[in-house]
Amino acid sequence: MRALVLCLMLPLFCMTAAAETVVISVDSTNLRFTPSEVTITEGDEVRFFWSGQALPHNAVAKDGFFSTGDPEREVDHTVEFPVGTSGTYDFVCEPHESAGMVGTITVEPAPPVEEEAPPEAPVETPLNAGASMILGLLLACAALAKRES
Ligand SMILES: [Cu+2]
Repeated sequence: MRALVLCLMLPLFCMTAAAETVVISVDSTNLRFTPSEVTITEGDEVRFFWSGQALPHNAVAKDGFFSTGDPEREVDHTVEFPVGTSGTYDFVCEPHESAGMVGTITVEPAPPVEEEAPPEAPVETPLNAGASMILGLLLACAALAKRES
């Protein structure tokens, strides 16, 4: 019974690949993102989050895709990566880039959404029906012939 329920639920899980949120913060050295390298999938989000920092930080994509704004000691900024944004995003903390406060977000393409085609009813044309009937008769004849020989 449990197996049956799992089988019925499996397609639901496949269809709703939940978007994930990855948090990037600042580590205890005050000069590094943590984690500094993340890999996500299209549809996911990256949340830049820190508070009570000794130094003000920001996170700015080198290609301009996102920016948390001016360097702040408190930042809570979520960046969405919708379908079509796959690629590599290098970002820096502007005041501390030269100190090595940099990071990379790799966005992998979302898996293709499988659309379920409506089940096709087997089309039995008169020709097919006739052909299979003839084939059946031939097989029956062959079987009879074999038995008699
Ligand atoms: Cu910084």
